[in-house]
Amino acid sequence: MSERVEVHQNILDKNERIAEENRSLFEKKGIFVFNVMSSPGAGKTTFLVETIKRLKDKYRIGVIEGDVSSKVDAERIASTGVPVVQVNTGGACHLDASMIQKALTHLPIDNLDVLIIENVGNLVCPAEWRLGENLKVVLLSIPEGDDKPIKYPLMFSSADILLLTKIDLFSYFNFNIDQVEKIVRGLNSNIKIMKISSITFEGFDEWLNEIERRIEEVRK
Ligand SMILES: Nc1nc2c(ncn2[C@@H]2O[C@H](COP(=O)(O)OP(=O)(O)O)[C@@H](O)[C@H]2O)c(=O)[nH]1
Ligand SMILES: [Mg+2]
Repeated sequence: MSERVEVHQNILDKNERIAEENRSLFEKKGIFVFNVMSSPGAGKTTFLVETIKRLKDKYRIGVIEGDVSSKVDAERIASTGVPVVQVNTGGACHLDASMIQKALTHLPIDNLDVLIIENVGNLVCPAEWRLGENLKVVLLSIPEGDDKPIKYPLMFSSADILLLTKIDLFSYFNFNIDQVEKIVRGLNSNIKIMKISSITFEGFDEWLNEIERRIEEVRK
């Protein structure tokens, strides 16, 4: 193994250890955690704002917002009234487990049922970095094109849920949903695939049922 490959492996091993510490802390505190990933602009923040509005009366929610720089997304999330911490990665294209561990010191973790992590917009790096979450959700928006699962297979093979977002724009784009479903199921036979719009709210009831079911499974 070359030295460079070994160094990368050591960094990933260290990440796994801290992710495991995060996971056991979440388990001890009874917090359900989901990590939301996609390309920049696929609709993560818009979708999360709408999701939080619909869940916040039932669950105590906290959010970690990952971005290379800026706090614009954290401000959008804060408008829902839930506690949010912005993590700026300063150039890194993903969040890692130690960034989550540090961010947790700024959240009321003794009073949370659900922690939502919005990862840095990128279909490559975040897929490799476990954070200690219960669930990985990947968004693929209709305008991005239906070739993304072929180009970025790791992201789609490691996710638990795929949300095809901006479904309200479907008639304007040449996006083959059947083909995407077939490719993604070939990569990942356990993945749940749903179509949603954060503008018309198509698919939101199904999404909310699914996420509430998963939250309850962990909390029981
Ligand atoms: N038509 C449509 N636009 C959306 C939808 N969701 C988000 N957008 C728009 O897509 C752009 C990027 O959304 P944003 O939530 O910031 O994406 P993020 O970078 O993944 O967090 C914004 O202009 C949103 O208004 C959707 O379901 N349908
Ligand atoms: Mg965002």
